[in-house]
Amino acid sequence: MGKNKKADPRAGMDVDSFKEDIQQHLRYTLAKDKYSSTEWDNYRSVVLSVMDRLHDRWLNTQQRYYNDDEKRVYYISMEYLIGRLLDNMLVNLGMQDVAAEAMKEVGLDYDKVRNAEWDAGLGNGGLGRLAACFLDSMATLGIPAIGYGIRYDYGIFYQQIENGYQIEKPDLWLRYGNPWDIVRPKIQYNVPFYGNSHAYHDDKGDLRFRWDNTHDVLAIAYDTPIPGYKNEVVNNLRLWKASSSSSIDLKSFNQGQYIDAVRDTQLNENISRVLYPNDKVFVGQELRLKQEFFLVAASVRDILRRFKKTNDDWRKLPDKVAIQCNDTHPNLAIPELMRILVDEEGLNWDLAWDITKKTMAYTNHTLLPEALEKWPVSLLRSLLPRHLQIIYEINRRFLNEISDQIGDDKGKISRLSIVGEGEDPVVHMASLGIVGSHKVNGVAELHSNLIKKTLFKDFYEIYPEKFTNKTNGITPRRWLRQSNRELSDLITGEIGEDWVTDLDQLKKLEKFVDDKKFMKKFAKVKQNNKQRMADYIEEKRGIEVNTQSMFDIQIKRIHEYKRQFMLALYAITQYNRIKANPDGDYVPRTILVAGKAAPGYTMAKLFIKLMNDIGEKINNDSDVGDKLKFIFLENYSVTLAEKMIPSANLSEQISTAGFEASGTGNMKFALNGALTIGTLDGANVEIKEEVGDENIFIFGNTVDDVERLRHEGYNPWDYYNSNEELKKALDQIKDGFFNDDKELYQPIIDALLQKGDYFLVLADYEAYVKKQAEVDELYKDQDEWNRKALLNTARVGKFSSDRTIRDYADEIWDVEVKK
Ligand code: IMP
Ligand code: B1N
Repeated sequence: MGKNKKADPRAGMDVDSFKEDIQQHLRYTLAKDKYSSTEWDNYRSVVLSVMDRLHDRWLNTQQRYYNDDEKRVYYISMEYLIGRLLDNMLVNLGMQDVAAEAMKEVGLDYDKVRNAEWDAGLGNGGLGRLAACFLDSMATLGIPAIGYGIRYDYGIFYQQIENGYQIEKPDLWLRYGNPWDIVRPKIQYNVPFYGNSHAYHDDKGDLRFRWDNTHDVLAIAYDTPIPGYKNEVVNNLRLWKASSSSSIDLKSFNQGQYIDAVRDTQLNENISRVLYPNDKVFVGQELRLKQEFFLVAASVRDILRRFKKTNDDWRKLPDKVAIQCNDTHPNLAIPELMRILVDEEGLNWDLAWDITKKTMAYTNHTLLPEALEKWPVSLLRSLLPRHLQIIYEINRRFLNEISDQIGDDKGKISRLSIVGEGEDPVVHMASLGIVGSHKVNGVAELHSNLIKKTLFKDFYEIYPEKFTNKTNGITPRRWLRQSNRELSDLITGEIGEDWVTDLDQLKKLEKFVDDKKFMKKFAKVKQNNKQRMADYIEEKRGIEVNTQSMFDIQIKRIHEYKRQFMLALYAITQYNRIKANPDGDYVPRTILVAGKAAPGYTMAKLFIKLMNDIGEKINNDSDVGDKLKFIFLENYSVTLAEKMIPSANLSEQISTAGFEASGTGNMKFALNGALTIGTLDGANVEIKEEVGDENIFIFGNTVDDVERLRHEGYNPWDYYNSNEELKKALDQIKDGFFNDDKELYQPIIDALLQKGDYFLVLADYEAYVKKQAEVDELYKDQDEWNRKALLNTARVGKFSSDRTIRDYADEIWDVEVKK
């Protein structure tokens, strides 16, 4: 970009132009002056000025994609966990310092401006954040990509802690509007629901189907610019909002009907009202199915409209379009594409099916059976009658095609059938995804292998070539350059800034492990980040923490398989040791936990209460002092993650082996110089490979051990009875040591002792506590600790989402990546 475009302040990348633009917007867009402007107005005028600098690039990029007629990538996801955008936009435009200076010169405080932004929390956790990282990487790699999703009025709930319990508050993120998106009122599609599927004969006498008498809802496009990192590319995130479609014909209504009709328009708008807050539980509600089809129908229409602008041969669709489904949630795109090609465009089935399979790909993110989507046939029959027919036909042809291979093995046929049998049969969305796609991927090596061996074994035997791995990644722009500015500057000072788009460059840091001066600076950066975190804790919780203590952090959704409870048991054990011997030599620790529980997940919510009770006890005990703190921070979010991760010394990744598909928080911590304590699960396995065995704390049962234990008949009582400290901790929970209500935590105790401890907490406890002692030992030697911390930062370049996206581009989408 040319410098100093004084004449065109809206595009100028210099301080003066930016300054001028902020002031212009405050006055002429927002009609505010220094007397009336609020923090929100200031923030908005800064955002408007940033948007001005994005618009040329955005339009130019989109035009170029058309002119070059490049293959497009469409990422369809029910979730985008974006967080705040101001810093991200400024960093990627390469004008963070310019903007900071401009703000200063017009008397604005950057921190205040930044804090006026509300997180866009349109996702539950890892899956949604992955989608957001992918958008950043696709733009940075110059891939002609569009993200499609839903513009929920309410994102993930705001978590408050009251009396130790989680309280869910609606997330009114759009209360003052969203300055980053632009409504496209003319880009709207009718999304049909209900009605009937009619068979008829066309002019040529061929049997055709028509879906009519539908009840339509409008999908309206809202676009958010997604800039690549300093490359002039701006891609698009298009989120759909539901709106009423039919205009009301006044003449035909009496008073009551009129009110009803207007009220019904409200019902339509409910489709995009709220994000389902369930992480990995399929609830099977009609509204959710409507959301999924709403997303898919509008997006596929938009994709095909764009294709048709420059192409007239449907056989070219797979050469011009790659559609990636983020889990099974958008898998109705498969029958929807078939319906359009066959019913509306008149293609024969075989050709349409070939095109559909080559266009579609599906990512699996979990093995948990309760997460797998299975829609009742009865519900599909009423909501999407034509799609149900198409699914039946896909299934019939599929079973036919493989009948030679599998013979009449009834068990196998029923396991492979997309539609189940019986009273109330269901459609298996994962099976539909496998049959209707050319590639199916898992999200870490271990997970992808497990898919082939367990969940999708039968399908793998039939289509081995479809299955592939794409290990997750995180964007280094947000998760280092932006959220850890000090470390980022230190690194850039030594090795230049290429690492921002080529994370393997961090390997160059390895040579500094013996450089005392550098290591001192590296340690100081961590110390400063810890201080900032401590200030936050003091402000929010009124607890003073020792910034020399080890910051030991577990942040993620609260789930039994993630075993926050095991960390709690460790804290209790450590507390008991301190109480028994207050003068012992302890390595001071500050344990920080944060995360949301699904509102309907009683056990997870009880864990939150227990952790808060444990914190109360530990944090207020004068024998303990700063030897141990246990603090639960409320409302975990992208913004809170950005504060916590840079401050961590120790990263807790302690899921039961085989349950965490990948994890991405693990990558963020390692990149920011925290050591991991973890099981051999998900991407931990690959982190270990990268950083080296001596730079990570691995413990506990492996996937094979877990299988063996279960096979042999795992008995948690054996562990309870043979470990004094474990027994004591569990008894304390049971006997009201942390809460006067002795009944309160009985369900937790029951799950562990009476109901078999499905997630093997007791089986891993001892190894975990021993490993924590090793962690303490190492922490005593700060030089050694920091050495390992640096090696973590230096060696996790693999986990850049740029690498992940390159792999998708090469092996699934077949699109070129520039650079
Ligand atoms: P769409 O939703 O991808 O069609 O996005 C429209 C964007 O693409 C706008 O920025 C247009 O300027 C650009 N665009 C649309 N049609 C064309 C074309 O035929 N040639 C070049 N650019 C186009
Ligand atoms: O997806 C992440 C992984 O890193 C995590 O290991 C994995 O747990 C997470 C249904 C999910 N799997 N499944 C979901 C979310 C919402 C929902 O309605 C399932 N999330 C994951 C990224 O690959």
